[in-house]
Amino acid sequence: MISRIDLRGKALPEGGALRDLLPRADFDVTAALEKVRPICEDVHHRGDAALVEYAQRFDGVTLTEVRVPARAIADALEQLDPEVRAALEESIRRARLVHRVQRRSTRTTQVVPGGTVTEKWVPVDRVGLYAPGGRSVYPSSVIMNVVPAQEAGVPSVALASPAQAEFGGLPHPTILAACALLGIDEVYAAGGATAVAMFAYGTESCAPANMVTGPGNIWVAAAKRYFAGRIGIDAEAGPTEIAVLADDTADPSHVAADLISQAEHDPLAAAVLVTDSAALADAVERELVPQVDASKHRTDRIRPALAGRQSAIVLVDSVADGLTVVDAYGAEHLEIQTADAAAVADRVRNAGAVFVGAYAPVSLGDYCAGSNHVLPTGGCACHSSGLSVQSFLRGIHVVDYSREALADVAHHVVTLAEAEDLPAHGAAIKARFGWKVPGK
Ligand code: HSO
Ligand code: ZN
Repeated sequence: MISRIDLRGKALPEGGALRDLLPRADFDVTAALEKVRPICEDVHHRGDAALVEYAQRFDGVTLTEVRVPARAIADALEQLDPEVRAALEESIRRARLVHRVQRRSTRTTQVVPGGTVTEKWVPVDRVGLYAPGGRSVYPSSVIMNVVPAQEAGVPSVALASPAQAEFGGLPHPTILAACALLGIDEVYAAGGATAVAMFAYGTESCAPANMVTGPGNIWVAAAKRYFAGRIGIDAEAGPTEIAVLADDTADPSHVAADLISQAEHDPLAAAVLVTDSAALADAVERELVPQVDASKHRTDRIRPALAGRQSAIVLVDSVADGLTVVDAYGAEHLEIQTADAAAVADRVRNAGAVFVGAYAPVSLGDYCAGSNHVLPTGGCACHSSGLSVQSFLRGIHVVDYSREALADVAHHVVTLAEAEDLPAHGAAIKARFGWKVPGK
């Protein structure tokens, strides 16, 4: 059901070579880019008419308007199962606690008397969030995108999600209800690349956004790449990944359940167990069989995900070697299920999020830990972080120097301008001091 990679008894290769030994899904965004380009440009030129046409073609829905009426959002909340409502509210409450403290305050540094640099943090003006439909209706992802944007103080937050034929051409009602709980009243029925293009270019009914975030399939990732540079984007999310670093103290039924929990997302999802215990590896493999059988609903995704080349049990000589392996892998989610898990977790350098010990499974983080579940995939955890308040802020340096403070440093500026053969840079200083360099 899951392959093995045995790295025991030999020195682990360094960095990139080690990474090449580890499993990873193919996720070719570049190939998808060619397909989304004409769709994005069509939305650019024909606006809402193109969105209506693509909703018909891709979602089988005849839209009368792209913007979801306020009444539909209110109705969705009224009809929401009270238990789901309570769970979403708790998820929102915890996420707000964690994200609120990520706010950044303005800092002024006095560089010299009369010379200051202030770094002020300004939220982007308008953000478009994407929530997938179809087989991945995740109101939890609406929370994970909206909460950091709101806590960052973004004044305008809009959401798009595909029109669903079975819900009268509206986005999925749980997505709409989550919007209502979060205070989002600007929602569009648009899906995939067309939604990203709508936010990037704007249409008759939707004002353009400065930034687009949110999960999605390869078409959404490709559209984000197409617009990168024109608008801000979060990471191009690839298939979800879980890595578990475990020793013989881990409970194999927990480990198996956690691997399956993320395999459930996608046939391309990655589940990787790294362990120094062959006994645990065997026990987890044995556990997988009945647990996969029991999760009937999603076996069409779980089986290929576990059997795919992106998933494996990796055997290592020690937990220390296991740490080297998980650092080389840079998992989106990394669970540490070892003795002294907190100390081991402390040594992790590359992971989107780390889950410590027996009682912090990834699914807790997916919904209700307070942490964000929009995390870097595909090894991007080696250089990027998950979505946070910071993702929606820009730090602007405000430079304020008096005449005296400028005079004091003028000769250095002019010297550097000359060294770079940019005399006009020096002249901009000299012009302020009678075309002389003070102190030179
Ligand atoms: N594990 C997914 C997020 C998610 N899980 C949404 C359940 N719903 C990627 O972090
Ligand atoms: Zn999940």
